[in-house]
Amino acid sequence: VVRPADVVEVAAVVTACRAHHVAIVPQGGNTGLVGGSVPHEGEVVLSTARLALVGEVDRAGMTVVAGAGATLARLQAAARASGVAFGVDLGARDTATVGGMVATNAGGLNVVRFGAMRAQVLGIEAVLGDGTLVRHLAGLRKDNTGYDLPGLLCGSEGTLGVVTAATLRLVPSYDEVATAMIGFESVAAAVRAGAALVSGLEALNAVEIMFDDGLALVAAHLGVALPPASRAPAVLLVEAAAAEDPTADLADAVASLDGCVAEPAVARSAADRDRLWRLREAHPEAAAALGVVVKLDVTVPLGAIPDLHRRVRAAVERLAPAATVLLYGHVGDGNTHVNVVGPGVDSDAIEDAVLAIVVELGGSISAEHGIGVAKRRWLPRARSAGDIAAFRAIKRALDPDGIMNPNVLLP
Ligand code: S2G
Ligand code: ZN
Repeated sequence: VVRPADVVEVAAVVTACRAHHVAIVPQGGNTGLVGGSVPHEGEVVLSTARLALVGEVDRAGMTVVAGAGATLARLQAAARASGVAFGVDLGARDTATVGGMVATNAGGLNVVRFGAMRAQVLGIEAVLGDGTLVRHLAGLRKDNTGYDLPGLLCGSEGTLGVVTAATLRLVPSYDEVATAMIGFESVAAAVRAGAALVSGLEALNAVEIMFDDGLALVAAHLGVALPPASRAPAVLLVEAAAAEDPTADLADAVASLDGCVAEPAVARSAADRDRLWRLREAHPEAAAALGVVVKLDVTVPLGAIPDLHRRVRAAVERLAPAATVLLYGHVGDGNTHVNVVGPGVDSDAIEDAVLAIVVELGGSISAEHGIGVAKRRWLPRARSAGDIAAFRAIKRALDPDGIMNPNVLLP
């Protein structure tokens, strides 16, 4: 493991590794979910932990420069201290770092309002696989000067270079928040309601879907009771945020939804809100408490979500009848997380079955977690031969010796 103190040392490490034909795995918080930051065969782990500076918030320009090693929580605190916010939030916020979130184009809970990381990155500094330093951190909203390096390096998963800093867009803090948990008679009703909220509720910050079996597992795992609203086949957790209290707007939007089966649970306090979010954010850890989890992170067209869920549950029933399947996720983006855990689970068989269904439904084999090592063999089913040829041409150009994360992304 090498722990460079600044971008000059990062460049020196890359140059040395290139000279000795040693591969590099860049690593921030190591919270990735597809093995993208895990060394496999003697690679050097390049830790960005010391590149953790968060610069002054530019309140007028609504931007801030953050080092790759800064955690999301520290970035959020710096934004909050200046009365603004950062648009991407996810459960791993205390450990996940800016560099890794840029490299994986992380999504999380607020994509439905602010987009994923690529929509937040205005400028980037990185050391490419050949030791070249690219630095363009101006962060101007309008800057049409050549190839979009931030957009290219965002989502490159450490395979083109090491992201060392980024200029990030900030958003208004929308301090007035209203949160509700709503139960629905079916997946289809919940998905329709999610789509109605996305198109109808301007202050919508997040809309997550969960199910009765998953919530029961989470409640048992946490040792907490479930609100009555969650005792329904399908449940939405909805949050609106605005400068003025959005409770009335949320209540109006919810009142017009079809297929509700119980009185929504509306958070009356920050503690209530945290309790509702804990039920959602604890899904991965509740699954992990049962054993090694096969994780899939997929998108399908909204109308195909009920079909996806039905077919995934049937496939798991067929392949591993004693296993537990947890479905949950960012329904506003059409994104379902599939966690399968328990006896008889063969990860390749489960993955092949689920991703075949996703491809058949015209979906994406990775909504937000990226390809990493775990989904690499599936890339040719997800992208055309021409796309992959272009990926390889870019890889050859920016990492000519193939030392950057060689086990990741490209088959
Ligand atoms: C989520 C991250 C956690 C996981 O909960 O939204 O993207 O392990 C996931 O799947
Ligand atoms: Zn997610």
